Amino acid sequence: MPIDPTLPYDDTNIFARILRGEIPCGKVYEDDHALAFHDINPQAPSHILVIPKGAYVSWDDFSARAADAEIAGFVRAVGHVARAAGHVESGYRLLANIGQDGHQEVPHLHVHIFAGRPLGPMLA
Ligand code: IU
Repeated sequence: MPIDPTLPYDDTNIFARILRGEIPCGKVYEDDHALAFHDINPQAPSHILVIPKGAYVSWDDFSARAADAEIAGFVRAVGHVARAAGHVESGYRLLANIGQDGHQEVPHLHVHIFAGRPLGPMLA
């Protein structure tokens, strides 16, 4: 079920638990601002999630509240992960689902990186 974006941050969500090390993940990259790991239900040959370390529900929350250094660090981490995974030459897709109509299921901001096959046109 998509999240209710009006609710405050819930620190029992699965990605908060991954960040605290309570649940394992297939870690790809970590730095001061971000953690990247393989999606548990991949929708492409390479499907990586990048999440900020701060407690942000969505892109909306993050872009409104995060410090400039956190935003810069997170954006750099997304680019670094895609480059390190070797996706730049063939290309890749970034996606962030936000709230109910965006069908966001986990209430901690995450950017999907899809790659490894032609991804086709964007779905509306
Ligand atoms: P969404 O953007 O909130 O719809 O995507 C959530 C993603 O989190 C989805 O692709 C799940 O497969 C993924 N995921 C995961 O990688 N590990 C988990 O334990 C859970 C969801 I729950």
